[in-house]
Amino acid sequence: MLSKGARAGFVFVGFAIAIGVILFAVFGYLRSSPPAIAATAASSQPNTVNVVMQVDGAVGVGPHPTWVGYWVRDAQGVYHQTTIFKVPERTHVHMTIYEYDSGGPLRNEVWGKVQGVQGGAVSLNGTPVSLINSSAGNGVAHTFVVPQLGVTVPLYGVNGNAKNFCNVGPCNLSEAHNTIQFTFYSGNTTHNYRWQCFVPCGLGFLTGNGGPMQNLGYMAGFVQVVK
Ligand SMILES: [Cu+2]
Repeated sequence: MLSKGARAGFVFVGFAIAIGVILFAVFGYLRSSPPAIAATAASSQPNTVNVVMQVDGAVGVGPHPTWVGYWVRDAQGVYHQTTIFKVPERTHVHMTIYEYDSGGPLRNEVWGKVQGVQGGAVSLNGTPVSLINSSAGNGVAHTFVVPQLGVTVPLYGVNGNAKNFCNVGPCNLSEAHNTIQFTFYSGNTTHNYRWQCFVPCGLGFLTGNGGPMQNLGYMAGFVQVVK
């Protein structure tokens, strides 16, 4: 038989271990973040990197597979479900966004204006566009906005009734999509620039601004400008 003191000691050690495990899990959760994907150096243009992303009506994986959000492609062509990417400073960042979600009218038409990109226009499926009238056609699905860099890009939606509409990501190029391409400058300093969507697209959340709108990996992310 163990003495009372020894038994109490075992109980105490047991509690201490349990609390340790719980704290480890809680802080591990708080530390967790979607991965940061490094941009790919452009082979044809000097001082330029490529970033390829897709935005899906439902990301299809992770803790919130039904949430709207992004995937970012790495240098090997593998998509990662995240909204964080790394680019070098003093570099032209050539973006390609494959947009697979349906759209609608913007609550504020100002967000339909392209701003802060080279040439003042994006390429939408090969056609230069500097303003999208979101009350026409498929409307705007999301906006890619980096406020501190002055970049605003409305992403034209796809037809939600398209036969090959992609309901769950990751989507592929045989499914209905728009291809939006543009270039912005990363600036002269290292910095973590927040970017986000300004369309309240958090379906099922209060005023559409909860859920995916408030979480990294979905409708908010970072452009990490590094050395
Ligand atoms: Cu959005």
